[in-house]
Amino acid sequence: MVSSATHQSDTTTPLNRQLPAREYVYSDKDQRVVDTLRVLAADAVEKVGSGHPGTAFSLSPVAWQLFQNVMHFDPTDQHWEGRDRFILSPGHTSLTLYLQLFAAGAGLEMQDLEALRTWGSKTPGHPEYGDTDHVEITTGPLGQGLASAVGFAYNQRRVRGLLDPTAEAGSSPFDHHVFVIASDGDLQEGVTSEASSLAGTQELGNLIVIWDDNKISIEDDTDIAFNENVEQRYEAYGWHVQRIDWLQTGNYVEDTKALYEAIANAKQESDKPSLISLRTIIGWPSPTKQNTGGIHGAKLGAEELSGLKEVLGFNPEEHFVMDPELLAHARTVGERSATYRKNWEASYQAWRANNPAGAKLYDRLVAGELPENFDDVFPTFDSTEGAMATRAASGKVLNALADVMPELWGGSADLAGSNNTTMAGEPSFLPVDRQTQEWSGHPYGRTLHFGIREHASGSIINGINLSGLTRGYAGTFLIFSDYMRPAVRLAALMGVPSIFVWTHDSIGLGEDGPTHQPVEHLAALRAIPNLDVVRPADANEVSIVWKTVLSQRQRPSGIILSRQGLPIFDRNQAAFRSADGAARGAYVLAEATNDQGETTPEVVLIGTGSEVQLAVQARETLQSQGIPTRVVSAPSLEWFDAQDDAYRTEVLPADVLTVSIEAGVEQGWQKYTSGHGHSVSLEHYGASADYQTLFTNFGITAEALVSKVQSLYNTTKDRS
Ligand SMILES: Cc1ncc(C[n+]2csc(CCOP(=O)(O)OP(=O)(O)O)c2C)c(N)n1
Ligand SMILES: [Mg+2]
Repeated sequence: MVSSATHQSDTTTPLNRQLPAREYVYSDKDQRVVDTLRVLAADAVEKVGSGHPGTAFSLSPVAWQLFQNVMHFDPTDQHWEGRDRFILSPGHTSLTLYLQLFAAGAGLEMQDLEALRTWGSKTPGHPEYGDTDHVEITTGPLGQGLASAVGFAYNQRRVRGLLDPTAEAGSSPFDHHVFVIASDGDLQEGVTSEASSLAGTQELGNLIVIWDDNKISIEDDTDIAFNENVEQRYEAYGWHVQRIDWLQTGNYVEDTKALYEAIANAKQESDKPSLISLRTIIGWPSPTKQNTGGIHGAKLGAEELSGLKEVLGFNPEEHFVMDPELLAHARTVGERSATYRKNWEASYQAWRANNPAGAKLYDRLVAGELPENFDDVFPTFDSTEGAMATRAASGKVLNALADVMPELWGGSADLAGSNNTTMAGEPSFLPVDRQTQEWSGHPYGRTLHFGIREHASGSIINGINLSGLTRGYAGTFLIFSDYMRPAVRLAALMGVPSIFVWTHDSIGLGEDGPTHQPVEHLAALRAIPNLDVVRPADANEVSIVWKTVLSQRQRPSGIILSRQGLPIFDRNQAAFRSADGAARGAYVLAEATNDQGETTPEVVLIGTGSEVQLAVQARETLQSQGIPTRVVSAPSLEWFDAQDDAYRTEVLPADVLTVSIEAGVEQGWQKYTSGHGHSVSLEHYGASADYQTLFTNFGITAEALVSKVQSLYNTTKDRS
């Protein structure tokens, strides 16, 4: 597993992570374990009555090689920083992973296999991040796993650059590989084309993908929809491509040695990501259902199950049985892992001793702590600075964070100048030979360029944030959050702290017209559970919301920013409050006043982003008409919902007429206003014109808000 040279100061050997964890082994016992796992897959699906047996049969020897011989993996510690990462992109074949974790003694036992796909089990239908130890990422929506794997590979390189940049390839405790099993569906989904293209551009030598080329999906033979030469496509992306055909001899021969050797070659290839295309037969050796769409996603049925067991030499009468000797054999992987883990620890301790500053940073990042002077770096903005687009303020915040938060990095899908996502002077994350006149590059650089690939940008950012130690963000226009939505949803489902920077947040972007003007997007994003949708109203709120977003690691956030300049509120004015309240999601920006000073509001106006200024103007008018009016700025309804009852009713008293204003659909606002129709909103698409005209013509104005309030106020008064 490692070279025989001895380390000067101790008896361990230097790390060589360019080699597999172990020499190739595939004994008769190994074969018997692999066959037992196939039978257990069939038993598990049969018992629950649903699931995906076929691919778990055919991938059993593939996953066995990875877990037993190839990967540096510690069954006792899913958080070990030195581990290789494994991503099962076709989540439907979750058994492929569960069976290896069971075999290795990595937290799953026979009863967990028996509980497949049932309430509260550690073996849900698709691998769920957080439900099962050693599951690095939730997979199921095809394509996401492979696309996010590219982010995992990005992150490995960035972390190495932060902590151990000069170590020789493979010798650093922060060197590891990202292994992926991908299926036909994964390679059909567009997001993997986007991400794979980027992986080629980035020359990610730490990424190894095994494509299960079984030519079968649910509708059976993939010829009906999948005919390009995938190997050539990946070569064109700049990948190192190897082909293994287990049908080469005319018979089906599971040549695991050829597979192992291909993986070993891929590990040696440090300048390119690797694709190993592996021709398999789905469901092999099921007697009548192998090589059919029928074995992809349904139980075998009693007869076929018996047939499978007979073919493999198992007793058809027995279910969920594994010879204890075989299980003990499989679990010897624990001893091997202890050996290479010890070796890694020695290398890691040597690194710590030589890099006290790096060790301090590492400890902070592992603990998930913020830097010491974090609170001090956020800029404040003076109202005399005039109008400032919130996207511009966001750019200033990012630049202020650059030095203190080296773990923060990100970029844009070709809209960096518009999204203000670049930290000035930070090199691009790029092989040096790909740098351009505009962008200086370094493999350990910080500025990400996704090209026009919003979907992959979301998946990659998820991979970065899951992989550990760093925090990644990705920018585009809010309208194109639609193109990222599958990744955003998964981030929310997993509780991954990805940050999405979405600028050009409404009709306020103006002349580009309705194709570029979000109308339903805020409501649609707010509909995603566990996603924080954050739309600050002025530059000072931008500072506060970035601070709040970076202070938690439990959820993704979308920071939604204006293209157009917005006034910076003068918070020294009487009855105005500090922007600190933005951290609570909604707060009183301007209290109701009368001649005596602050008073109890008779009307509350609540808004977000660029519309808060309209509420502030409307308040002036209403108050001049004798209606004491409070303005609540609500950058994040999710954060507000998380406040206690007392705070929420203090900000939005139940018995006070409450009207919202937002340049988007009303949907969702009824929860905060006095009811349906108590909103100034936009229920149709925008148009191409300057933004002032659009706001005026579509009635998103202070005047519209005033007249809505007047009519509602009078009705309420009449009734009382
Ligand atoms: C984005 C997405 N679309 C559709 C599905 C539903 N689905 C699950 S598996 C599958 C077919 C998978 O075929 P393949 O990837 O070849 O896997 P195999 O049958 O070879 O295991 C489909 C369409 C899904 N999980 N994700
Ligand atoms: Mg397939």
